[in-house]
Amino acid sequence: LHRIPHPPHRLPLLGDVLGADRRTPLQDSVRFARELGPVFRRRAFGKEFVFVWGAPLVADLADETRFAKHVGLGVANLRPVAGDGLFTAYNHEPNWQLAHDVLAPGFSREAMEGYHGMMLSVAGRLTDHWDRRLLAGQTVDVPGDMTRLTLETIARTGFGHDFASFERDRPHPFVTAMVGTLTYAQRLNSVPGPLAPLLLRAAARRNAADMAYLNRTVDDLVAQRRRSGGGEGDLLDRMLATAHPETGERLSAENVRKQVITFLVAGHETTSGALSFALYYLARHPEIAARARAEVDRVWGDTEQPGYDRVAKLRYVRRVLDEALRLWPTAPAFAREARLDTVLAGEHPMRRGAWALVLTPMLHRDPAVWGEDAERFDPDRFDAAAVRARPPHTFKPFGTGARACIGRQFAVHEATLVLGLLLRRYELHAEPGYRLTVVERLTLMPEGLRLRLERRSPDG
Ligand code: MNH
Repeated sequence: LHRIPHPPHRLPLLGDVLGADRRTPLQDSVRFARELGPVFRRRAFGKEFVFVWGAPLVADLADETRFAKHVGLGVANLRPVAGDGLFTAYNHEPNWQLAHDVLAPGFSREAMEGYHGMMLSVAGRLTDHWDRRLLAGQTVDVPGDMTRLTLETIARTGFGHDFASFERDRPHPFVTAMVGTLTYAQRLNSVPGPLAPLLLRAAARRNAADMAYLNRTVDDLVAQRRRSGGGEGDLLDRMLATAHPETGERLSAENVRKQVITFLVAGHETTSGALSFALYYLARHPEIAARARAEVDRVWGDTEQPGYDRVAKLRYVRRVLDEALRLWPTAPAFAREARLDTVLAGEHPMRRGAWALVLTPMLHRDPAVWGEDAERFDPDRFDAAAVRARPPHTFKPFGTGARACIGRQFAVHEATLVLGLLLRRYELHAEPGYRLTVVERLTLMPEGLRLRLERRSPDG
């Protein structure tokens, strides 16, 4: 450990707090990373965390025979909310494999095809809403509306539930409670563990209320489904009714509650951020937006309801999304632990159970991989030849290995579809003077981003 650099001004007891802001732990880590290099450590209140972002180191951590997901820090802090749900389960918990096997078919190609119509219909709510704003001469609230969109999409496709997000001026209380629990989980990292109950008394009370609200919402939703006797084979049906193909085992009622919360949260917050960043860059780079729009016009023509197969054909739009996720991977870190005593990249000895955080935004900006212009937004980095030329494990917005994102195809399909629809319908203009500020609540979101819209052909 002593060979791994740390920030120069280390305070007794407090640790590396100089130059750190408890609201932006990720962006602070990115700044430390630039000074300290591909592996470094930060200490907070006696606890030491190792951060890794150099491409060869991360590629080694991706070796599933020697490393696995570590449930730590922010993820571990979500255990009271999401328990042994898929995202927060420990590798050894039997409910992980059970739920993974039962739910994976819900993300197959066939399942995705089944969600497509619903995704289109939710996107229609968004464009209706944006058309109204436009007619009224108003700008649109990008993160707010992307959150409305993605929450409705996962709630309806996965759970047959309608939050009526577009009929509300303010975020749905489910969203407020979710943001509350995510922010609280992040804050727990920046106070000394034993003192948390004291320092965060008011916040802890608020958090208990937020958790209670999430539980209540989910319990109602499940009770409704049980009364109605089953839906059309969506995620909730799988959770409630599907037995494991080999063992015949089913998810317990308590585990279903954790899974529903997990999917409602994981299924929308990060996609909302990804769409918001992509729209930010499209508004900032009219020439890139024009190229993407030309592709949509060419591939979709004026087909009003582009079919499932038409979405993956938007190759350039997909690259815009990937490039946004490169610069701002909205789930910006994941942790890996050694499954046995091993040496990381032939250099750093690690005991079984020792772990490190992969700092994805820096992995994605490593000049050795992405070039000296790594900070520049350029979707062509994802054209087929460029991707082939890069080493594996250098683009990891969805994590890695057995515990990588189960919703990846869902998110990519939804986001590409929506970007296509928005590009075809509107010209997007940034508000003059907007400077990108990124808020952190374990996830990342561009704060206060508003766009001015201009309608293209009225019936396009
Ligand atoms: Mn998702 C795991 C990022 C969309 C459901 N997701 C992960 C991980 C990352 C991630 C990173 C791995 C975390 C870790 O190693 O600790 N997820 C994203 C991003 C988007 C996203 C950047 C959108 C963009 N995720 C979605 C969607 C869903 C979803 C959509 C559901 C519909 N994600 C999950 C679940 C897990 C996960 C569930 C946990 C999987 C497991 O551990 O088995």
